[in-house]
Amino acid sequence: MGSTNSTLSKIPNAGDLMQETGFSPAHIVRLYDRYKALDKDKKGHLCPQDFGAIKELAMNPISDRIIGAFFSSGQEVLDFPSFVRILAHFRPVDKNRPKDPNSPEHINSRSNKLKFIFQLYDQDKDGKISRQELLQVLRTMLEKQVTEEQLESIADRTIQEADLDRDDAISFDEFRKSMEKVNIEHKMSIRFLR
Ligand SMILES: [Ca+2]
Ligand SMILES: [Ca+2]
Repeated sequence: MGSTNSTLSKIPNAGDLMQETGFSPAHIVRLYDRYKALDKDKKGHLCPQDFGAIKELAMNPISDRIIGAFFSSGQEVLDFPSFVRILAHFRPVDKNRPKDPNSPEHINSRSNKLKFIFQLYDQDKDGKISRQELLQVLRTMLEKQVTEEQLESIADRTIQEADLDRDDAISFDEFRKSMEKVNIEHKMSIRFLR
């Protein structure tokens, strides 16, 4: 594919990026085109407002949090490699991709996917999902479908089930255990990655 290669050669460190994320050349090129298209006024980077153009995100009730995850540590600009690294969390787990024991875990491993989801809840980044943090997400996702009373009882039940050390919050370990039987792949798919 000549056009893939010519676009690829314009992307700085495309090779390293593919190695790190597991994206194929065709994927990287598609993401690059997408990145360029989102950067409407050709700033050379993306800002949170640019993400408003992603329809499937706009329809997601927790889109603000997902967009926030792209702009971690209060940054307002996102470059292409960071864009690709975040999106790599959404790739399906590669069952056949060799894992070098000396290199860090694949970005799209189940554990990293869970960490990504966990941080959407843990907004104060103290490593725990408090009852209040859980309620905020539930309220956003279930708004108008259930009463505040029902929301509170869902939050209480969720915490009771997951909270093994009884500190009224869900640590990452507790979260991971509570998600053991849950298929997270379909919850974390973005159409334009396919
Ligand atoms: Ca927290
Ligand atoms: Ca706990």
